[in-house]
Amino acid sequence: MVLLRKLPGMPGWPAALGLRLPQKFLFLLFLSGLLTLCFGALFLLPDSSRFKRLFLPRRAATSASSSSSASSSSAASSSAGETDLPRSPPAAAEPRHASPAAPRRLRDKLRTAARMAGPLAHTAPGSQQQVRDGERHTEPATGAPAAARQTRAASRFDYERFRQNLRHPVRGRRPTEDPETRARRMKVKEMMKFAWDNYKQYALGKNELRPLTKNGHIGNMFGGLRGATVVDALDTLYIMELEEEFQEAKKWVEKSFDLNVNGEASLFEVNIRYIGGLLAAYYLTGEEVFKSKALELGEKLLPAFNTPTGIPRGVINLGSGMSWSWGWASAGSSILAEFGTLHLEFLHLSELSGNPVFAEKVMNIRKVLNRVEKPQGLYPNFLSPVTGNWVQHHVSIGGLGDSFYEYLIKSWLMSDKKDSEAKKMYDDALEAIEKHLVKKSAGGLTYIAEWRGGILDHKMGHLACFSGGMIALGAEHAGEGRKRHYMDLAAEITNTCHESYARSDTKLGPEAFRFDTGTEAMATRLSERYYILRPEVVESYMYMWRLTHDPKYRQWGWEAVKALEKHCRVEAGFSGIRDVYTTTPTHDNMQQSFFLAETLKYLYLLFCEDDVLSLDDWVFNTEAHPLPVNHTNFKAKASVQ
Ligand code: DMJ
Repeated sequence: MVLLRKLPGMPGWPAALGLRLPQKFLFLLFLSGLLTLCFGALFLLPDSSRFKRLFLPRRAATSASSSSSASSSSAASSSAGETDLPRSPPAAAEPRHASPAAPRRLRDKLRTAARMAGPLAHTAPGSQQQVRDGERHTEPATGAPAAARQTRAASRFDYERFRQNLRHPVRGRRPTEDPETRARRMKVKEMMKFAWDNYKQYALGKNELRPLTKNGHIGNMFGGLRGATVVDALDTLYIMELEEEFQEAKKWVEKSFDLNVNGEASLFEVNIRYIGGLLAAYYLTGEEVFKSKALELGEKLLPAFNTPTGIPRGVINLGSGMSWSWGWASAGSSILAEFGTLHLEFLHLSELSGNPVFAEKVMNIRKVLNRVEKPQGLYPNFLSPVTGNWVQHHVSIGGLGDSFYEYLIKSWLMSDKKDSEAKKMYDDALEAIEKHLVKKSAGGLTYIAEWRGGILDHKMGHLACFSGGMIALGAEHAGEGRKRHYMDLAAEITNTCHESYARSDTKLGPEAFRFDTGTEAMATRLSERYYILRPEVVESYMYMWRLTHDPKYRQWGWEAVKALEKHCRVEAGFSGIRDVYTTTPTHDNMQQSFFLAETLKYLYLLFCEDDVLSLDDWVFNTEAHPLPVNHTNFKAKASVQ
């Protein structure tokens, strides 16, 4: 109206245009229509929330903004002052393909899809702030892909409720303990610090440290992803209360962990190390950056499942999404231990994202496995992703098969003992393994042989030594009269694996040991004499200790610590050795990331009280990353948007 006021010495606008009265009214009508249009257009601009706040009372503005943009992370609870709020990254406010200016129909469709994706353990957007330990955690801009942002927008995992429902404090209650145990634990912590400090100094951002040449190693397993040691080490650093080092690792993930890579990755390795490591770091700390990176990476793995059966192929290009089978796997097959070791992580990806697609993928794998006939009840290691049939009849509880069995029993435990299908599959598989593969040597050592189309290979790999711990874990819940039996079997296998260490000159175990040609629990081939800092034997010590409290397991663990110090510790980190049967072994110049993720973590836990990462609350993925048990009340207390 100011524009229409007559200024001294100037004719009014309509008059200046020489308009008559009816024309003046028409002109005014037109002008007010124009103004209304301009005002309305503000609401269609890409980020209209700022303008809405100018014109609407704050409360209404907040709800308008959250409903129109489906933005999740920073919306206010109505009573909170705006300046207290963590900010949501602008990029995460809306699915990439639908700006607020997109046609209403499209926006409605996306919103409905996102709502349907929400599972149980979630709260409505904006219903809580991430406040913990007096600290406020905001969600960083991650450039997450559309579907991740869409599903995150649909529902929020309630981290505070999850923590409240844990039965034990994550790092335990620190009761009084004997000084020797404490000193041993502190020694392992010192080893971890040494391994991390050297990695940080010489190889930060590379995948692994080469401790002799003092540089980094990238390798070709992770499709261009970097920092495998950082991600693998996060939860161990946290559990050991190496706070400064944990912050260094976290900072690297925030600032330098780039997921926009274009290379060939092992689906299995990316899942167990990166996704497992990030998920565990999130559950332990509540830091959103770990969750969003895990979800973003999880999505990049999905194209590997686009096969006629839904059984994923082993290799995927993280940039293009193209996938194929390993060249060495017979007839384009997929490997049991690879496609069978996704279940735990993928269920958590669905839990955290609200997107059921991850869970659907792994449930379908189970369906295919249940359909196919098992020779003598055994699961061969190679399956065609095209036909869903076995390609070769090689069965092993070591390499190529191992963690498939581990994930069956752990799926059941992680479901708070509800996933009875997984338990049955585990029970049946173990029964067949015991019947066909478990043998006793002339010297009385129990071992698990490998099976090639009905013919036994009397060899056990270091990898197979995880099975002592697994069988003990499952024995706890075996049917009537079976518990004692399985605990004995677990103890015997763990003892055999210990023998493979005790019979070497270094007191470290070889990559594989045999029970034929008169030898027992020793490598007979030059190519099997190496030790690459593997965890499986100390992993079984840790479970056996927790489940029996027989002090010999702590003793055996301490023997391993001393051997690692003596033969694997070099000037700038820890290295594998080429021959365990000489007291002056040469080094392989590699500090494997699983040494920090697993070997040192299990050794540390061996000298902790049982409530540190209690088995009541956590299952360890096959890379020793702890994932929480889904306690009933944890789900029941959650709300769905
Ligand atoms: C780890 O990456 C995992 O434990 C995996 O399941 C097999 N082996 C290595 C360590 O030996």
